[in-house]
Formats: sequence, C-alpha cells, structure tokens
Amino acid sequence: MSIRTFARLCALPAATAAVALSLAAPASAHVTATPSTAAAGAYTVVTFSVGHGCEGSPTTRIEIQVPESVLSVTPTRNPYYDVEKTMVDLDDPVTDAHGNEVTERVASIVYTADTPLPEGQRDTFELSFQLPDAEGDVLAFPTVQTCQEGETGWVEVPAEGQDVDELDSPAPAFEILPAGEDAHGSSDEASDESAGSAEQASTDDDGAGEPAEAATPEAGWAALGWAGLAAGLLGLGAGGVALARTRTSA
Ligand SMILES: [Cu+2]
Repeated sequence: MSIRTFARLCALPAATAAVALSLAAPASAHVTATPSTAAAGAYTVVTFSVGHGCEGSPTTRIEIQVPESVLSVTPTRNPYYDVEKTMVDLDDPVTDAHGNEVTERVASIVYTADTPLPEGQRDTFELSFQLPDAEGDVLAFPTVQTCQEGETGWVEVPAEGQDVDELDSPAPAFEILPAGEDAHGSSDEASDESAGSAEQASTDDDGAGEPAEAATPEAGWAALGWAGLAAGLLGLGAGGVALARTRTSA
C-alpha cells in the first residue's frame, strides 16, 4: 500500500496523530515519527521523516532503534537505501499472537544510502508493526543520523517535568492512545461518539470526564509517559555511544 493510499484512508487518524506529534516535534524539521494510527494494540505504519542533513552535510545512514515493547518490525524498502534488521535475543522467550515462540526481537533498523540524501531534500522511512497494548506509554525511537561529515543522535527524551521543546535533538516519539481512539473501520463509530460527547459535554451529563481527558493527551504524556521512558533509554544511549566508537575505529 502506498503512502498516498494510506493518507487517504487515514485522513482523520492522521490529523489526530499530528496534534499529538506536534507536542513532541515542534516547528523545526528534526527527525519525526508519524503513526498511521496510535491506538493501543493496533497495527500501524510509522513514517519517520528526515528533514535535513548534519549541519549541511548529506545523510548517508539512518539507524532507528526499536523500543523494547515492540518485538517485531517490518521495514518498508526504499529504492535509495539498503535496509537491514539488527536482532537481539530475548532474555525470556515469549509467545506471539499466532502462538509461535519468539526468542529474539528487532533491536534496530538500519537504512544505508546508495546515494546520499542531499541537504535541502527530505526523505521518509516506514516501519510496520503492532503497537503494544499500553495506552498512555510513549514509544520513542532513538535515531542516529550519519552524514558524510558528522552525525546527529536524535536520542534525547525530556526529563521529568521538562518540555520536549527544550531539547536540541529529541528522539522521534509518540504516545499510545486508548484502543479505538483513532482506529480504523469498525471503531469509527466509537471515535465519533467520543468526539461528539466532548463537544457536548456541557449539555450531556453522562461521562463528561473521559472525553475531556481524551481531548488533552498532552497531560498524560507529560505526567506518565516520559518519566518511565527516560530510565529505559539510558541503556540505549550507551549502546549508541558504543556503536559510534565501533564505527570510528573501523
Ligand atoms: Cu531539525
């Protein structure tokens, strides 16, 4: 399915995601993640956008680190890049939705350019996977952008109480929404209902509290998501440093 087809199918959900994303990825280009749907447990395609090089230098490689709560990822191929999966063994094997035992997970996806991405042009990379059933969690994908000269680690996450706008190189991220919140097809009616009751909260006396909360996802994002995430990412950051060293010495 092409990006364009997806955009047409997901016009409404994409708008919802864009609102949430604007909190994580302010005006500047950076590297951003836009999910086709962010509903807990849903299958999604996340588009990573790379808007510029490293201080003017063309981009040669994009490494996207996959959060631990996501076991399996399918990258969309891109004609200008070789794509590679890096796997790691799980400490404890788990059973997937099809009843198969899973002993390893995708740690990262690496796109290596055949032709470097020129400064002044953008590119996108898509990953398809099932979202964890973890409403309110923030999924962050620390991303290392390597250029002909230099590299940028888009790996920062806000400290507790910190505004993501204050970060120089925020990791692309988005918040997992309640199941059905921006889901497709069968859940459309539920979405419409909740949107309707939010607007009519003053005249409607049933469940006014929940729609109001849904209308301001940033509150949950700031209070819950980032705090736990920061701890989890310390390990990934260290991995990125080790990786950079390996490359330098190679
Ligand atoms: Cu930028």
